[in-house]
This record gives sequence, structure tokens and C-alpha cells, in this order.
Amino acid sequence: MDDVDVDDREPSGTPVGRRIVLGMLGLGAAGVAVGASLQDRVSETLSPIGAPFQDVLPAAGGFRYYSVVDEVPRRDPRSHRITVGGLVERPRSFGMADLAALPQTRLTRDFQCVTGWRVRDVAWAGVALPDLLDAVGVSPRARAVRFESFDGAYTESLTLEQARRRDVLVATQMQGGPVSHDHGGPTRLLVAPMYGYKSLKWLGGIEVTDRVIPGYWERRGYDVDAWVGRSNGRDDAPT
Ligand SMILES: Nc1nc2c(c(=O)[nH]1)N[C@H]1C(S)=C(S)[C@@H](COP(=O)(O)O)O[C@H]1N2
Ligand SMILES: [Mo]
Repeated sequence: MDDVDVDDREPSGTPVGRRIVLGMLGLGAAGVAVGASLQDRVSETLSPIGAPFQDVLPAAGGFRYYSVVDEVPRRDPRSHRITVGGLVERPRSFGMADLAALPQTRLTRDFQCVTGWRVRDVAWAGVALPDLLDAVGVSPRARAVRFESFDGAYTESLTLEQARRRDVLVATQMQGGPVSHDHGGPTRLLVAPMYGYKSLKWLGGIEVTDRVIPGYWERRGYDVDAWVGRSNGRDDAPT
């Protein structure tokens, strides 16, 4: 049951293989039974998180390019817009110029995938999510934020408290230039304190909701709260 054959591709366009899902169901039961070795099982069973049906090539700078779908439409930054709606006072969309007109936040952080690869000191810039939320006004009933990728498959979510952190960005720049298509441009999410799977690529829509709706990988067994070093079976000593 832990022996998930990740190279067994589903037909093109199907985001996840049945075998992965079955593997995950097995993981749930096994994880409860064995407790401490959950982390090992997570890495054995799920090591290809983010790339089960796409070739993973080591990219410049140590990044891998991950996508759960075979092809993602390219968006021209001149026409690309992200929508912000749900439990907000002024739902609207933002083009790149609208985002550039909001306060800009820069930060440099290590980027870490739950499978273990890490890229040190990645420089990001964009709009801190709390600033974007302030621009639309969050309703008092709001508790969470949901993110949708224009790849048609990937989703993520944060609690409202997490979404108000200043180290969560709608990133428009990476390493001093625009976010490339392969890295999720024109706009991607960056959730700096969490594992890479929270940092949704090809961001197309943001919806403020009354509860957390688990995202793509969480429905397949990963932790919703994905703090680096303190989730997914890891309990690293504080540094
Ligand atoms: N839309 C989308 N976003 C995604 C993923 C994905 O497959 N699709 N993979 C996630 C995972 S598991 C990681 S580690 C990072 C990888 O970012 P990169 O492809 O820019 O290296 O993107 C995250 N965001
Ligand atoms: Mo990842």
C-alpha cells in the first residue's frame, strides 16, 4: 500500500492518479497505527509531492519546477488579472498595474519543499496578503482564505490569521525579475513560513471564506498547517 508508482501517469489532464489517492488512504490508517514513523511513511509514500505526473528536472538554483497538470496556459502579464471575492466588502480584480500600485513588500527567505529540497535566500517581492485584503475589506464573518490556480487543478487555503501575516505575499517578482511561467507567474502565492506546497503557483483567484477548505495536497494527506519544521511529522528543534 505504500508502494505508490508515481510514474504511472493518468491520462493527460487528470490531476492525480487513483493509486496515489489509494496510497493516501492507506497512509491515514498506517499513520495512526505506527505513530512516530509517520514521517518516514510520509516521505516514502509521498516523496514526489507536487510532481507525480511530471518529470522533475533539477533547475538552476536548486528549484524543481512542479505542476500537477501537464500543461498550464501562459498568461500575458498585460492582460492577467486575479479576482478577489467571497466574504469581502468590495470584490474586484487586480491587474499587474493595480498590484504594483499597492504597497510593495520584499523579503528573502529559504524556500523548502516538504520532500527535503531547499533553496536558500530566495528574494521575493509583491503585495503582502494583508494589504490586498485591506484593499477589498474583509467581512466580519470571514475566517479563512482560499486560493485557486489558473492551472485548473491546484488549490490552497489559509486561516484568516495566517493570511494576515506579513510574510505571506502575492508575489509578482522572484530573484529580482518577474515570476517566470515555470515558477507560477505572473502571480504566485508565497507563504514563507510554510512548506512549498502552500505557495500556490499561477494564482488566478482569491476567495475569502467562513472556513478553511483544505487544498489539493491536504486532501491527499498533507497537513493544512504546514509550518516548516513543525508539521507533516517533523518536530525540529528550534534554531
Ligand atoms: N499550481 C501549483 N502550485 C504549486 C505546485 C503545483 O504543483 N501546482 N506545487 C507546490 C509545491 S509541492 C512546491 S514545493 C512548490 C514548488 O515551486 P516551484 O515549482 O516554483 O519550484 O510549488 C507549490 N505550488
Ligand atoms: Mo513541495
